[in-house]
Amino acid sequence: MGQIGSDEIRRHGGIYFVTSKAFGLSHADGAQAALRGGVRIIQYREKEASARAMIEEASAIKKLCKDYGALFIIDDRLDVALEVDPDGVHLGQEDAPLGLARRLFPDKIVGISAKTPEQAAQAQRGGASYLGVGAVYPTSTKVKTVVIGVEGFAKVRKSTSLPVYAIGGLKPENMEEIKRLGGDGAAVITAILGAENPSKAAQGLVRIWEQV
Ligand code: TZP
Ligand code: MG
Repeated sequence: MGQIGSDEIRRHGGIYFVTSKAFGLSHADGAQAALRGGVRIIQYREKEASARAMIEEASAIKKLCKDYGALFIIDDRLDVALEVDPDGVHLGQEDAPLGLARRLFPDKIVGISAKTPEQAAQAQRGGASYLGVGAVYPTSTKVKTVVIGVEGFAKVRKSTSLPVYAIGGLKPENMEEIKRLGGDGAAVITAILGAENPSKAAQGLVRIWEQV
C-alpha cells in the first residue's frame, strides 16, 4: 500500500505553485494566473494575515482550484485548514508536527519540507504524502532557508519513495536538471509571479516540464 495522498499528488504533478503577495498580485489573482496556465497544485502560503482573512482568502482559492480540477494545499496553518477543508496541508520542520496533521486529517495530503535523507525518512515513517525539498538553487524570495544545492536534492531524492518537489530558484532553465535527478515536480513562486505575464509563464513551465 502506498502512502496516503501520494498518488493524488503524482496525478496532478509537475508544476506546483506557491502563492505570495510579494509581487503585487493578491494570493487569489496569482493562483488564478497559475491555474489558467495549467498548474494543477496550488499552495496558499501566508504568514502575516489574520486567521479570519486567511480563511476568507483560502476559501476563495479553494473554489478556484475546484473549478480547474486542481489540488489545493494550505501551508502551516492547521487551524485554517480545519475550517476551509483543503485537499491537503504543508508543514515545515518547525511547524506543527506531522503526527498532529495526520490525526486531524487522516485522509488528506500532508506535505513535509525536508532538506536531508533523515528528515525524509522521518516524514515517510510519519505518513507524509510528498516532500518539498530545497532550497535547491538560490532564491530571492524572503524565506528562512539554506541552499542545499542539486547535490542535496539528489541525496534526498535517492533516499525516499515519496514524491519529491524541488523548491527554491526553480525556473525554465533548470527543469531538465530536476527531472533528470528524479524530481516529481518543481514548486515555484518567482518564475510565475515575477514574470511580466504570470499565466503565460505558468503555461511555459507546464509545457517545459512535460517536454524535458
Ligand atoms: N521554501 C524554500 S525556497 C522557497 C520556499 C517557500 C521559496 C521559493 O520561491 P522561488 O521564488 O520560486 O525561488
Ligand atoms: Mg511552514
